[in-house]
Amino acid sequence: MAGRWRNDLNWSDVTPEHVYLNRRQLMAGAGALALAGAAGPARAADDMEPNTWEEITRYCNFYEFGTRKEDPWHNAGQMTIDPWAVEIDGMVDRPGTYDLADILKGVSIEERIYRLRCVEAWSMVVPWQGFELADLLTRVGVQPGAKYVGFETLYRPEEMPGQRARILDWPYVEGLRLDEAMHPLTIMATGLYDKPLPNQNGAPLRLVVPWKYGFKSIKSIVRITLTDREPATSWNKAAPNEYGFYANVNPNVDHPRWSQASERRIGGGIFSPRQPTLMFNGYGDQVADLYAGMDLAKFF
Ligand SMILES: Nc1nc2c(c(=O)[nH]1)N[C@H]1C(S)=C(S)[C@@H](COP(=O)(O)O)O[C@H]1N2
Ligand SMILES: [Mo]
Repeated sequence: MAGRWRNDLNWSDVTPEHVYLNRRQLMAGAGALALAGAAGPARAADDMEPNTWEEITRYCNFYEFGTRKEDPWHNAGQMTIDPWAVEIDGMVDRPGTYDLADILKGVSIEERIYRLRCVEAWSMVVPWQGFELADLLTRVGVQPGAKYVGFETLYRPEEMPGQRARILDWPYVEGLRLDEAMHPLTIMATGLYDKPLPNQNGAPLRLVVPWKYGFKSIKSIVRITLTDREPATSWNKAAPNEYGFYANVNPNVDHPRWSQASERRIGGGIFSPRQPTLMFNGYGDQVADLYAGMDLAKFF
């Protein structure tokens, strides 16, 4: 698998060695935190250089734990992720409630370094570990009439303080067209930086669709439904004129309240220039075919 896709370089390959070593030390324990921080200035040079562990795990969107970027880092520890099961239902040959351990037995975990572009116009580069969603869908057997895949996040207000407020219509739901879900760039992430996925990043299992705005990459998934109808999606329900079903990263289609032409890379510092946003977040050579002939301003 490794090397099949342009962006699945092993993160040690795209990281200057001294930064890599410092990150290794960071993973070895809290004592190395200061060292890892010192590696910061080496960053800006490479567009695909991963953000630090601290940036990725402390600057999050996970409204189930609050709306401030640091809320998930502070609050998501309350979420019980073991045991964990995923209900797979709808138009599948083998519907059922699958234990996470059983799901993981049948897949190969690999590393994917992906840009993550939030609809709020900031971005990161994240070294995920995970498996192709297509592998799981193939295993459960997608029936011929299925055209879409719906996803649902855990609903457990006693552990998710944000769900005790009406920030969104809970549980968080998302969806993809079946061909998008089967695309080899679409993964279910289980880890980052070779460590289990932190709760605030969507443990133990979250979707990652790198050519779409970050809100499509739904966290802490407990249900996957194959269907012949376009599934409802949380942000579309909340503000249909601002967030469409497709949500492909597109610098030419602005959000009604801000430009999508450029983005701020997290960790770049306040004086670092904004960088241009790339069509399909830079994955166009691999995904543009999926939308041939579609008006991307209409299907935003
Ligand atoms: N269940 C759920 N999934 C979610 C969100 C959320 O609030 N709840 N936020 C989304 C948004 S807006 C983004 S940008 C990404 C952020 O992922 P990260 O915090 O791991 O970087 O998660 C997405 N998945
Ligand atoms: Mo986002």
